[in-house]
Amino acid sequence: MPAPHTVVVSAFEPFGGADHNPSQDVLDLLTQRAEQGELTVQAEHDVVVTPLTLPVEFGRAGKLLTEAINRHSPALVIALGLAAGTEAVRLERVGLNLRDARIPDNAGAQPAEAPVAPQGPPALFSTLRLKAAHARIAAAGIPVALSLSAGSYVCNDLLYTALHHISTQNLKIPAGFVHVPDLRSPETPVSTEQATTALDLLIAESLKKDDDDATPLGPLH
Ligand code: PCA
Repeated sequence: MPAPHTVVVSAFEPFGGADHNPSQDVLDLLTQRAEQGELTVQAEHDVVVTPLTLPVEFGRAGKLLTEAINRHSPALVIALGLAAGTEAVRLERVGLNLRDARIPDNAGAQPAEAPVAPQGPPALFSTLRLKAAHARIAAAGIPVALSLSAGSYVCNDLLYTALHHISTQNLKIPAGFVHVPDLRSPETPVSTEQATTALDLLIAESLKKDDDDATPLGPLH
């Protein structure tokens, strides 16, 4: 029997004075579904989800995720975070080499106009099959969007750091980031179950070896 694929999925701790982070709810439900063999991809492959909860701290979150990548040599890495005030699951396409924090992180750091990696390129692209996943998530009736920026706070820091580590180490591991809305808010048109299904479909698509779909989906403004 072939060894199971390991998929590292991370969530973030609460930040900015909140007492929970809905990315953790999605990670918990995804881990539970994976343990019960309910993920879409598990119909074809043996997949183990390795969950990781990261501190909302510049530098440290990325360090912990890259250590997990080195430890597990996963087939896939997906990081999750909260984007409050949004109304769709956001598949992030780009990590910027920029730290510019409107609020301090959980360790009190508030970098402005600073790079994530001084020698790194200005931006790195997610290597997940985002357009293929977008089509499947939308077809499942779940609000989803392709997003051109994960911001310049700790989520972006984590995305850029993971992509930079994977490219400089020449690892062939698809990796990317998903922002979820405030799923516990009654105004949010996405439930935790739906966001978890979106992640399930993103995993199924991103474990395929094919190139991503070339459907034109870029925003006009
Ligand atoms: N969201 C923040 C950091 C942690 C989180 O869940 C962000 O979007 O940068």
